[in-house]
Amino acid sequence: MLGALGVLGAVEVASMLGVSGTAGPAPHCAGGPLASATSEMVWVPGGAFEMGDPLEPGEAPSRSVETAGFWMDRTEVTNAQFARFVQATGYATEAERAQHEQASRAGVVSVFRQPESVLGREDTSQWWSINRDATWRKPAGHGSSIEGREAFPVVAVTHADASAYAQWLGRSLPTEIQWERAARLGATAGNVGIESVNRAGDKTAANTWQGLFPVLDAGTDGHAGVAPVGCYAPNEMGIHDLIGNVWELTQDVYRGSSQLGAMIASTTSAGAMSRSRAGEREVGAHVIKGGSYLCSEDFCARARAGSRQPLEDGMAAVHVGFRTVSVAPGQRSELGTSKSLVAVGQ
Ligand SMILES: [Ca+2]
Repeated sequence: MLGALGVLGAVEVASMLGVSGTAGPAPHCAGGPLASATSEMVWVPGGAFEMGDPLEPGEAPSRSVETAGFWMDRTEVTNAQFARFVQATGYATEAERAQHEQASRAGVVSVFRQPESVLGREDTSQWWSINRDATWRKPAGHGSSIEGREAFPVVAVTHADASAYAQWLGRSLPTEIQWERAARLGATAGNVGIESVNRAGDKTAANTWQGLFPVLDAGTDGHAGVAPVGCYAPNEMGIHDLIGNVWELTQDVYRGSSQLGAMIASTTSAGAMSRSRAGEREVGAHVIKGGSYLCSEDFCARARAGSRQPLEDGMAAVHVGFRTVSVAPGQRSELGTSKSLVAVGQ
């Protein structure tokens, strides 16, 4: 659509859409994010469900899968949580280690910069760029900071970084099946159409993009850009922001559009955490799920439970974070108490 229109700027788009400026804090987040909930995990019961969407290559066809129950973080991992991990372990992220290796491909961070205007939308370099100065401490590169953003999801971390955090807590990243089970079970706004829900004025569904991407982030859902965790209503499981805000890393290697069939054939009710992938070709990327604050109805449309994309190993991005899972309660808690585990919706 935009290609036919040629050059468009934010002012023209705002006029077309009848919106102006950026929105203030979402009313339901006015009291602050769920700081006490960021260390909590909730129980996601096992069972069979329909996985996949018929909307994009690689997401179809919908198939019946099954998983055992598991614990999942109530929110995306925050900057404050990741900082505690770094403080306790001295861990340096791949991007931080790459600061001194300019030729390194690992650890580079993709940074989004909202352009004032674009010439069509074929060339994504108009809004995406590789920033070798960006790290989780300064996600937009030189001059940026996470000061005052302790409750925001940590971003600009790679699959290895996220896995190291999870391992520190005795946990793991979710498998794709686990992640989609949690997203589909107890979804508040259905499995598709989150953008439509937001556009219709429901500010509680998910943090996505309203306005014409990439020139106008109207923020009518309460946030222009990324939001602190827990600002949007939880699903019936009590889990926030599975859809939207930031894409979330999984432990599953991405194998292309034919992956779903192989995944389903190898899955059993007890095997979701340990299924064998012997003989399958690895392409050096992992599956990310759920879309982000950059997902607009007219361009991305990936703010859905069934959406999936690859994130190349060693790569990080400002719109990709993660959360952790565990198959058993009582594992190490960052707060040193098993009370951080809360069963909801069994
Ligand atoms: Ca938004």
